[in-house]
Amino acid sequence: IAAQDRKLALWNIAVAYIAFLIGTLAGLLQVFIRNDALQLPSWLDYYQILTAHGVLLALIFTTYFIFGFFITGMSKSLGSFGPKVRLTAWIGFAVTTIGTVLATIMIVSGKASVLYTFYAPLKASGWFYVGLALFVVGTWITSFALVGHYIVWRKEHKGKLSPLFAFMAITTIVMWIISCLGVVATVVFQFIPWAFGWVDTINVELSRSLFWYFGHPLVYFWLLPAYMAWYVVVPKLLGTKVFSDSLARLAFVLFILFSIPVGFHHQLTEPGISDFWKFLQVVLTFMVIVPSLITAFSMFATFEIAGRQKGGKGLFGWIKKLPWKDVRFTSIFVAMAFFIPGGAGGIINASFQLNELVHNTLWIVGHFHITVGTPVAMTFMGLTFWLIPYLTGRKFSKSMQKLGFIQIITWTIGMLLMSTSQHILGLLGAPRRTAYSGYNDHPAAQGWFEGLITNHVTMAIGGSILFLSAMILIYIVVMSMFLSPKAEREEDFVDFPMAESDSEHTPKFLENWWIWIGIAFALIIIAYAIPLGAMLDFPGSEGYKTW
Ligand code: HAS
Repeated sequence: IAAQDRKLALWNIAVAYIAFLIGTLAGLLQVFIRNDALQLPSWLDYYQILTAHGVLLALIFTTYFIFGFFITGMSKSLGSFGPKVRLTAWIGFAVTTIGTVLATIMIVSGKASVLYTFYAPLKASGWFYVGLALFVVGTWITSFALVGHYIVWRKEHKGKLSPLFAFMAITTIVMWIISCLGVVATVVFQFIPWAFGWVDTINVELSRSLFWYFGHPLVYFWLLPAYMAWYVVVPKLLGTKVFSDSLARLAFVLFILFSIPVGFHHQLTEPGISDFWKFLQVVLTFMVIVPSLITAFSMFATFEIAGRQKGGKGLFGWIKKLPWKDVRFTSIFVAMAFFIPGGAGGIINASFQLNELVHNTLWIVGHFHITVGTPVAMTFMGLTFWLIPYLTGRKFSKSMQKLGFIQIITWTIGMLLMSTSQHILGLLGAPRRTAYSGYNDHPAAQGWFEGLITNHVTMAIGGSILFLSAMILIYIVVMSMFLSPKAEREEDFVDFPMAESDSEHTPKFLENWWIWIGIAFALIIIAYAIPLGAMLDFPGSEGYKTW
C-alpha cells in the first residue's frame, strides 16, 4: 500500500500501544491493590486507577488499533487512498487524539474517576466529557474518510460486490456510527450541561440507558475487527480460501441488526425499566448470539478443510496439519478458544434470571477479561506480529517469533488464572468495583480467598505474568516499528495475509446497506421508543412507568 497510508496506519497503531503501556501498568497496580499488597500515595486512588485501566485499554487501545487495521486493510483491498480521504482521516486522527489527551489528563489528575462506564450519578469534570465528545467525533471523521474511500470504489466498480475485508470494515463502521448516537446524546445534552453547572440535575435512568444503548454495540465494535481477522486473515495463514463468502457477510449484517437494541441486558436489575422491555431485549440478545455461532461454525469448517487439504486423515487427523509453529496463527487460535467460555458466560449473563446472581460481581470482570481481554486483545496481538513489520518494511525474525510465543503463552496463563478466580469469586458473591479489597475483613469474604485459585497469591501471580507479557509485546512493537533490520531480500518482506473469498454466488442484497440500516432502526425504535419515552416523561407514557 502507498507509503502515506502506511504512515497514517502506523500513527494509529503507535497511539494504541502508548495507551496499552499505561493501561497495563494501571492493571498491574489494580491487582496489587486488590490483594492488599500495595498502599497508594495520597494523590492516587483506587477508582482513578480503575478508570485509567478501563478507558486506556478498553476504549483507547482498541479504537486506535482498529482504525490502524482498517486503514491498512481498506488501502490494501480497495487501493490506495485519494488525497481527500487521506486528509480527512488525518483530521479524524487529530480530533480523536485531542479528545484522548484531554480525557486522559482529567483521569490522571483525579478529576474523572467515573470508570470507563461513566454513566450518572457519577460526575466528572466537564472537560472529561468534552474530551469524550471529541474522541467520538474524531472516530466519526475517520469513519467518514473510510466510507468515502469505499463509495469511490463502488462507483468505479458498478454492480460488483466489494472485497470481503472492505465490506466487513464498513459494516463495523455503520454499527459504530449508529451506536454512538446514544453516547453522544447523553454526553452533549446531559453530562456537559450538568458537569459545568448549567443545570442542577440529571436524569440518571436516561443517562444509563443511553450509555448502554452504546455500551453493548461497543463490545461488538471490538469484536468485529477480531472476527475480520478470523474470517479473512486466518484462512490465508492456513493456505486456503474463506469458507463461505455469503455466510461471512450474513454474520456481519446480523450484527448491524441485533447488536444495538439489547442494551437493557446490562440494566436487568434496575428498577426504572419494566419487565416487558427488559424481556424483549433479552430475546433480541439471544438473536445476537447467532452470528457468533455462525462464526464458530465457519472457523471449524475452515480448519478442517485446510487440514484435510494438507493431507490430514481420519476424524481428527487434520488438526495436526494446522500451522501450529506460526505464531500469527497460534495466537489467534488461542484467542478463539477463549471465546468459547467467554461467549458461554455472556449467554449466562443475558439470561434474565441468572443475571441476578452474577450482576455487579467479579464474575462480570472475569467475563470481560475472556472476551475483550483475550479473544479480542490476543487477536490484535496476533495481527501486530505481522502488521507493523508489513507497514514499516522491517523483518520479523525467528527470534521475534519465539518471543511472540512467550508473549502469548504468558498472556494465556495470566488470563486463565486471573479470569478463573474472578468468575469463582463472583459466584461466591464478591462485588466488583470496590476499593475495599478485603471487603472490610467480613468473615464471609475471608473465606472466599482460601481457594486454590482464588487466593491472593495466585491472583497476584496471574496479574504479574500478564504485565510481563504486556512488556514483551511492547518490546516486539518497538523493535518492529523502529529497530529491527529492514527487509531487503524478497523472502524477508512480511505481507498482509488476505485470503481469497469467492463472492460469485453471494446474493447482491447483502450489500444493500439501506435494507440493513432500515431494519436496524426499526428494531431500535421497537425496543427503545416507549421505555425511553417514559423516562423522558412523554405525554401518555405514565402507564409504562415503573416508578
Ligand atoms: Fe458481554 C457484560 C452478554 C459477548 C464484553 N460484556 C459485559 C461487559 C463487557 C462485555 C466489557 O447479557 C461488562 C460491562 C460493564 O462494565 O458493566 N456478552 C453477552 C453476550 C455475548 C457477549 C450474550 N461481551 C461479549 C463480547 C465482549 C463482551 C464479545 C467484548 C468483546 N455481557 C453480556 C451481559 C452483560 C455483559 C448480559 C451484563 C452483565 C451484567 O449484569 O452486568 C455474546 O455476544 C456471546 C456470543 C458468543 C458465543 C461464542 C462463539 C464462539 C466462537 C469461538 C469459536 C472457537 C473456535 C476455536 C473455532 C456464542 C466464535 C476452537 C478451539 C477449540 C479449543 C475447540
